[in-house]
Amino acid sequence: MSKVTTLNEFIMDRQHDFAYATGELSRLLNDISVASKIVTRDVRRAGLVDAIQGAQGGMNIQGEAQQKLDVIADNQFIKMFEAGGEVCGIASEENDDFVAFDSDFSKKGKYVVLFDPLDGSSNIDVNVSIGTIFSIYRRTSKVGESATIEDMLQSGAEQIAAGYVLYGSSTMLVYTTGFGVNGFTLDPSIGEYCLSHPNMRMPELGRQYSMNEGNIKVSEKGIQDYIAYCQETDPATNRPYSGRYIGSLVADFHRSLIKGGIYIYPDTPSHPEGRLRLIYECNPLAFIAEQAGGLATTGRKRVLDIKPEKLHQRIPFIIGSKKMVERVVNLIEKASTVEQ
Ligand code: AHM
Ligand code: MG
Repeated sequence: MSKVTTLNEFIMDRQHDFAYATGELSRLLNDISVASKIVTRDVRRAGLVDAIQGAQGGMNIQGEAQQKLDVIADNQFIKMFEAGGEVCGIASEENDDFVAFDSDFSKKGKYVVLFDPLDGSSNIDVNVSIGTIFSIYRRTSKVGESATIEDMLQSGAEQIAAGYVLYGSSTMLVYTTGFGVNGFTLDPSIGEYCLSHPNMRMPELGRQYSMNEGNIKVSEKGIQDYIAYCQETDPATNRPYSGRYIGSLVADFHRSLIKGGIYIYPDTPSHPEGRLRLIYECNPLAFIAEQAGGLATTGRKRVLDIKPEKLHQRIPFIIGSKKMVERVVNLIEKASTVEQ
């Protein structure tokens, strides 16, 4: 019988991969895994506990109804980061502003974490998969001082680690530190994440596309042309492709990562800058996609090259298998040239 590798063992074994490794990043990844196990427990009980499920009554900064579990997950991760000592500050999709931890202990932390505690939370009530997405940067401000907004607004290319937790039929944690992507499945019987998907590679071409097609008529021409391409019949290229849209980014992305595919959320009249948030959702998944051989773009620019201007910035987002993303980008370019 082959030996099971737990996430902890794996993180420790890989510690030498990090520049200036002193164990802090390893401890931080471990903190994330512990917090995600607590959130897993809460997510699994959500249908049972009326007090947990349902709208909190508040609105987040983007005017969306906050679900109770969003708030619970947010608090859980923040508590863990504040207590750990590796992190000097955080920014979260659920909070209007970033939080600089004020104890001397935390001010010595070298890292900041940007995260979406519970993505796809409008799906909680209907029992569909949801996820946590996180992104880790080295601070640019001085160790010992308070974290600054500049620490939070680094371009995605500066990430030193990123990952997501998918609360699906099983809980999975997938992460990268820039040396490939590895996936771990939580074994509830022993409470450990076990290496189940080593060295994940995204197939160069898939045959599933993922988009809220309710938006197709209000999308730009290049996107319309690509969806039309996906729907055309051509046995030689295995088309038509299948449409698959869960409406939970982590779950839709996870499927593309494993099977090959593409996820598209363009700008629309109701979301003129795009729907998804650059620093909490797009950057971490873009880092993972590229590490697995895929691509992530706005349609005009590589996501990881964008310098964020504000915390809750949104962008049009296209992510997935290399050849599929390249095709959309070409069609967008072509449509824009014709328009000029
Ligand atoms: P959230 O962070 O408020 O949950 O919003 C992000 C979610 C993504 O998970 C999902 O892909 C998208 O919003 C769905 O949007 P829509 O309902 O417009 O298709
Ligand atoms: Mg989200």
